[in-house]
Order: sequence, then structure tokens, then C-alpha cells
Amino acid sequence: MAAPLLITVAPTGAETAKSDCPALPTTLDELVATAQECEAAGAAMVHVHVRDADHRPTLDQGVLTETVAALRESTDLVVQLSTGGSVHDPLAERMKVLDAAPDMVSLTMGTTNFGDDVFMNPWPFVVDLHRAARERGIVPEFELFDLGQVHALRRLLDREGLPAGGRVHVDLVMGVPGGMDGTTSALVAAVADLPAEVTSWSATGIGRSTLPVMLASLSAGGHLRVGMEDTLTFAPGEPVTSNAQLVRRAVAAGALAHRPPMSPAQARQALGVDA
Ligand code: KMH
Ligand code: ZN
Repeated sequence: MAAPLLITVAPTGAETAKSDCPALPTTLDELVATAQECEAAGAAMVHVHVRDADHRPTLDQGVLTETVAALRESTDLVVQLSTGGSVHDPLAERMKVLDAAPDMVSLTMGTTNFGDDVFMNPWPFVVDLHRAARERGIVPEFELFDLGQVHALRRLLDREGLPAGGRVHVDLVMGVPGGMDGTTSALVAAVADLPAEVTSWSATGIGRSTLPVMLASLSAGGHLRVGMEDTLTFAPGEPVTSNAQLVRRAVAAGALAHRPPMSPAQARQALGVDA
């Protein structure tokens, strides 16, 4: 049997409106139910964006703290909060996500055109977030949207050292309009250049690049992130019905590569969470 497969589910994101997609989990109850279903299906980590009472993206401290507690109480999943938020969130509010004390946070390695918007991640913010996460013992997942961000990660690790837990986990977010393409060639180029400190990596393809990136990642020995944050179409003309549907497909694809899903406990060890 080959190495276990880490499956991260990103169930909600900050870009899709509930009114356009009623199946999107935007309330706490919906998020908890989704997380439980995805854990049962084979996910080991959940990447979380939260919404307010009107289903709009928020970084409200109370909502974040309550969400972390509820997910810990109802699942064993590694709980990763997004510090990316939405493209409209100020950097200071994104930094305060750390106050909710999740197991992990996402940490994007550079500013990226994001469709018609700009996802701001200036270098001083990246460094501050890296330092602040380490001070609090929160493990980052380094999000790379572009090939230049591979180099930025090397620069960060060279100058600032390893994060909390001593492991370095990367997620390649591919196919964002303005970032690296969701193709096998872009994935191979990114992986070939990852710094030596990287201990694990996953990939996710946005929209129609979901399946090509999933297959490319598996064939290159990577892990997977799936979920309605990244894709709302299961197959041409067939909307995604639930996040668990996407997790089950990832488990099935992993089985073809003889890679059983990693348990949350295995994931904690691999990622340096609770180290
Ligand atoms: N919503 C995007 C602008 C992250 O979660 O860290 C940023 C994002 C990345 O989703
Ligand atoms: Zn996200």
C-alpha cells in the first residue's frame, strides 16, 4: 500500500453566494453536519471560511471561535481557518483570525490577481503572519497560487525558519484566473521547485481544472484538497450536490493509486499539529 492520502475539504469559501447555491454550508449547523459527513467519507482536515447571519463572508471573532469549538466537539478533523478571507477583508482583520486558536491557518505566499479582484498578500503581512502563527503554536498551510510564490516560500523559510510543529505543508491552488494554470505542466513545475523543507503538499484545481489537478497530484505523489470552495460542478452539466460527494470521489481516485485516506490522527502527525 502506498502512502496514505491526506484529503482536505474546503466546504464553503468566500466567493459563492448562498442564494446561487443553496447546498453551500453557510450556517454553523450546516458546516458541522458537512464536516461530520466529510470526515465519515474520508477527509482528515477542514479548511474553513465562516459566514454571518445573512450568509455573507465574515471574520467576526465570535463566529470564528464558536466555529472552531463546534468543529472540535463534533469531529476529529484538523481545523484550519482561512486567513485569506475574502478579497475585501482588511489585512488586520485577517491577522486576527489567529485569535480563534485553530489547529492550522492558511497562509498565502503572495498577492494574486483573483478574477477581476486582487487577493492582497504583501510580503510584510506574510512575514508577520508566519511569525505570529509560530508564536501561538498554530501550524500554517502555505497556499501557493502562482509559481513565483514557490520562490517566495523558499525566501520565507530561509529568512524566518520553520513554522510551529517543524513540518512544512503546502497547498497548490491552481486555476484561479490570475494565478498558475490548473494543468499537469504547471503542477510539475511547482512541485519540482518546492523548497527542501517541504514535508507534504496537496493540490486543488478551481472549477474545470478540478479533475486534471486531482489526477496530476495523485500521479505525482501529492495530497488532495476538494470542496465547494473550489468547484460547484461535479461533471459537465451536473452541479455538485454536497461536499461529501467530492470527498467520496477523492477517496475513490486515491484508491486507484492504492492510497487509503489518512485519518485525522495520522494527519496531525504528518502536519506537526499538536507536536
Ligand atoms: N477567498 C480567497 C480570496 C485562503 O483561504 O487562505 C482567498 C482564499 C485563500 O480562499
Ligand atoms: Zn479558502
